[in-house]
Amino acid sequence: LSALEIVDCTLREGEQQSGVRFSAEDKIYLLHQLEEFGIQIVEVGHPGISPEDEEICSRVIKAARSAKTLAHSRATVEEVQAAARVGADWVGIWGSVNPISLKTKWTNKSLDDICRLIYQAISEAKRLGLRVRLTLEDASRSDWTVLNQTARIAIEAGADRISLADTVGIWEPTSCHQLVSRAVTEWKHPVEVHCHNDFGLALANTLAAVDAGAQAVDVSILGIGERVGITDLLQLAVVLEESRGEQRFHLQKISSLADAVKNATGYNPDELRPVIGKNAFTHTSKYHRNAVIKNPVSYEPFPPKKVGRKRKIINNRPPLREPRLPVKLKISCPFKKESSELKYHRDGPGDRWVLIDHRVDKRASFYMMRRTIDKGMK
Ligand code: HCA
Ligand code: CU
Repeated sequence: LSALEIVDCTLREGEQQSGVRFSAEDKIYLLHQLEEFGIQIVEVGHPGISPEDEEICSRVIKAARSAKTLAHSRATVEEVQAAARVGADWVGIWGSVNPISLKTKWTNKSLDDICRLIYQAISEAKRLGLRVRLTLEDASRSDWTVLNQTARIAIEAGADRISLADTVGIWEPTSCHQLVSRAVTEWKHPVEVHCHNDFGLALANTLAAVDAGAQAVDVSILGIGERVGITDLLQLAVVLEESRGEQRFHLQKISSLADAVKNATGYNPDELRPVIGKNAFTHTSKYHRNAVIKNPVSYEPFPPKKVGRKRKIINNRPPLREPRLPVKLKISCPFKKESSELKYHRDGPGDRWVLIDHRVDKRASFYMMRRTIDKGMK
């Protein structure tokens, strides 16, 4: 087992996905699934938001068997105290220090004011015996000087780990690698990353961060989270096991983890989704089918049963059909001397065609519409 820690954020970040809210029971179910999968640290929620959230976090934390728990908190003494009341092992304090945030998120506080709040919040957490992660929100859009100043204050106050968040998902693997390397080298302190997937690069950036020396990385089941989410735990687990030779996860549980999140949230990833998508282990073209029947390794990165899936070999290539995209057709019409070119498109999957371009006289266009409906476009 490498020293890398995988922090699961499903129960906190995942709840920031549009339309998602977990009951305490669902959180506990997911927590146990995560523990059985091999996750050692779980973000449970944000207890400082409301008494109801505090109650839920408290129940979830009591139900933890093997995982360490982390409660989210803004940089205030009151929210840190809420994290301590619910019995979390870790508090994840976050604050943004880039110039945009100083104006919009902190209502015009100065950087020094924010550093003071962060220092006080961390000191309180250490006084209460919590382990502390300080997340520099929006680190990917912040200057090094500002990140450096805040991180050093946090480390002095006792933060156990500094997390760099790519809050709006703009990193590329190289830019991520650069910042993480610099942080690891200069701070000589454990670094974590939190990568959003706005450009589809969260997993790639997370791996780059690991290569740059990050000690911990954030994920959620199916990547659920704010906007288009964060790094997908299930995909990361497959990469770590299959490409990097780790043996920490029970990959056969992947399907049931995915199902649990689908059922609890109503979110349904599409068929092209790596690992858990309907097509992930489906072979259709003749050449592929033949090869896979002889030896599945020809077109599979790993056997589907490893992740609790089944292989499907299916010849379902549809017969050639009418175009579905807009087409221009020449149709002769008895009311007009010359045949006219008209734009049609298919109205749904059936055989109905709809006239898009009405730049013909009304009578002609009505005639053609009828003709189309009566006879199809042949
Ligand atoms: C948020 C932002 C956050 C924080 C991450 C963290 C981000 O609170 O919604 O505290 O580790 O992406 O920056 O999720
Ligand atoms: Cu986030």
